[in-house]
Amino acid sequence: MPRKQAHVSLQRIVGNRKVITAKPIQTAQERGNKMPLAFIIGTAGSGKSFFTAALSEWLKMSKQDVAVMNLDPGALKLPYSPDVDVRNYVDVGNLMEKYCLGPNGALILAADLIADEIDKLTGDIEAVNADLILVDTPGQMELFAFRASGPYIVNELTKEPKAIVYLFDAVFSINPLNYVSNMFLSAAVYNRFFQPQIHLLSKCDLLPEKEIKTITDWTANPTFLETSIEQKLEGTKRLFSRNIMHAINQLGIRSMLIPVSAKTNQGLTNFNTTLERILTGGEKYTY
Ligand SMILES: Nc1nc2c(ncn2[C@@H]2O[C@H](COP(=O)(O)OP(=O)(O)OP(=O)(O)O)[C@@H](O)[C@H]2O)c(=O)[nH]1
Ligand SMILES: [Mg+2]
Repeated sequence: MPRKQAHVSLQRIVGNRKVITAKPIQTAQERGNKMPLAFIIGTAGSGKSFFTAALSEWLKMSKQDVAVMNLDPGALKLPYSPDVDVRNYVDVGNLMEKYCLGPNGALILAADLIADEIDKLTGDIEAVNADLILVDTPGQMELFAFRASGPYIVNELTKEPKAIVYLFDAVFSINPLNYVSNMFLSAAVYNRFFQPQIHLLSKCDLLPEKEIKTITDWTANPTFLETSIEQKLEGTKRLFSRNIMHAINQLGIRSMLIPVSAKTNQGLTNFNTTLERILTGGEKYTY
């Protein structure tokens, strides 16, 4: 069955008669817009797959024509059914058997082999013909972000507008040392892809409101973060964290953290407004 319904029944009043006409749905592409991609990136277990699932369901409820792509060749079970799936081309289990590799060796090989399948994956995305593609990336972020294949895949996977969505795990981030380490990682991801990047505080339902505010205050005002570093860290950890924080702030790549939850859908409206601004200039994906 085609993913996109070709026609919608419209009721119109002509004179004093109600007539039903069939009119094509106007997709973003038909209006001359693009088919943008949002790559969901974060450390292992930061909530990438559940966030992808929650966001796609939420967008579908607002009648947005969104498709989901799984780019994790090692995923065993996903909380969504992918419209495009890298596992159709690269299978970690097969690689382990064929090359006598352990799971990590096979994942590294798989990460590089995905680059060879770029034309097929692009073809699959074009066949899906959605107005937005959410791309769930591999569990181990370093395999995607820090090998040559990752930026190649992001650049070559269609020529449409793209954004990176970087997840900070809320529970992990409440410690200023972890938070600064995550800032550092997100800056390293930006340095790899050079695409517009949005920062999210994932699983925010797991922290009390007060702690969420503490973390978002750190992004809004570096002085708050510096105070927490001074209060909670000591010695070399304090020195390193403060210097990393200053270095990242100097680069000017700091961006507001948007708290989100895949369990309660908190923050999705706020996040989507930012994503739309980047990908479509503030328009909806599907009208
Ligand atoms: N409470 C809560 N739990 C979440 C949320 N998002 C994800 N989780 C849980 O966090 C765990 C990891 O979530 P995933 O979405 O699989 O994380 P991931 O980054 O895709 O993980 P890998 O691909 O294995 O690196 C799962 O047990 C989820 O149930 C959330 O918003 N709230
Ligand atoms: Mg995942």
